[in-house]
Amino acid sequence: MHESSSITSSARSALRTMRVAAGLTLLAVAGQAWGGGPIVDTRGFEAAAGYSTTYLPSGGYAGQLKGQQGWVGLGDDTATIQSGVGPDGSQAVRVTHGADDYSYWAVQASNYPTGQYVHIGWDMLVQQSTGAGFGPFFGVEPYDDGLEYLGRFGVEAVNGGIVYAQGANKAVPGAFEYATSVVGFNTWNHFDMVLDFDAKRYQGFLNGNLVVDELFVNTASDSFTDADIASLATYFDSESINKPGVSYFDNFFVNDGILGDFDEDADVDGSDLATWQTAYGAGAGADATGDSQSAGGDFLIWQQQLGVDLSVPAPVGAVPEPATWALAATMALVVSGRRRWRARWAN
Ligand SMILES: [Ca+2]
Ligand SMILES: [Ca+2]
Ligand SMILES: [Ca+2]
Repeated sequence: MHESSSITSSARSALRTMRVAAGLTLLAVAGQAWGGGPIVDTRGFEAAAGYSTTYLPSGGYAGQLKGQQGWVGLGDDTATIQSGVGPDGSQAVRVTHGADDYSYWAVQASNYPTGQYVHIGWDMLVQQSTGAGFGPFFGVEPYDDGLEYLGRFGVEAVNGGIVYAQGANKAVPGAFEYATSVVGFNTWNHFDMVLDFDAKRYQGFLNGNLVVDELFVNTASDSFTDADIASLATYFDSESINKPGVSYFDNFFVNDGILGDFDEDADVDGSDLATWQTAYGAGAGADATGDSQSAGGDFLIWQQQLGVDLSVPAPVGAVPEPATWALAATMALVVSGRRRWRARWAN
């Protein structure tokens, strides 16, 4: 895992260098696209991917994620590999959030994206936190190389509401806000986050449905370094800050681009096959494997991904009715964690 990530990273680095060197001439090549490839592929946190439920570092705890397969961690919450808990009943990561903790786990990378998009996906189960105040946030927070977070997408654990970070055009950029969607507790849901570096927006998909479409927190962001599994307080009253919670993550991945989306319009369809046919044997125009070649392996990935649609539909007039619980909570939630923690991480 870690090894293959490193290889991919250096290949990408070379590609990026080539791309920068070629400059604007590349933009003039019709049909030129940069399909992408894996940045982080946890392969379900399974033992076969090298994840151990018994890993015990000095001063650590059994099965902790930090230190395994390139993962780093920050904060006092715990993330542990456990068996018998994933959506397929195998291994997954349990995140336990404690009072007044802000914690992050990530595999760091550099020289991304090579194209328009970064695609982050994961399955997540959230247990309900109870009592007064807001629950902790469990979800993903991607970062750029200036230690700024691009957005946030996940669940608030008292109401089950989908929450995200307000974009640069909002009252408090970076602060938590509710979407209108809710998830059930103790059930696995699939989350996708698409970072669009051309439009400087990010989209959140819940079980394949678009539920968040928001500007980056900072629209100057033009790089991607890591997508953090995050465990944060969502609000600044004492009940919320001190509220514990538990969630599980599985099948986490980060891709440079949307695999198989060779024409870079955020879906995988016949147009991408046409792009692959044109690019076949002629460079990286339809590369989904990260080897800078457009070949048979890239076709196989297109075939596996056919039907994926993470494009953003045209806006419609109707705005969904907010759920009742959200009415009392339409104020911006707190801007938590962030740079002071990241600065520590960098050291
Ligand atoms: Ca798993
Ligand atoms: Ca496409
Ligand atoms: Ca390839």
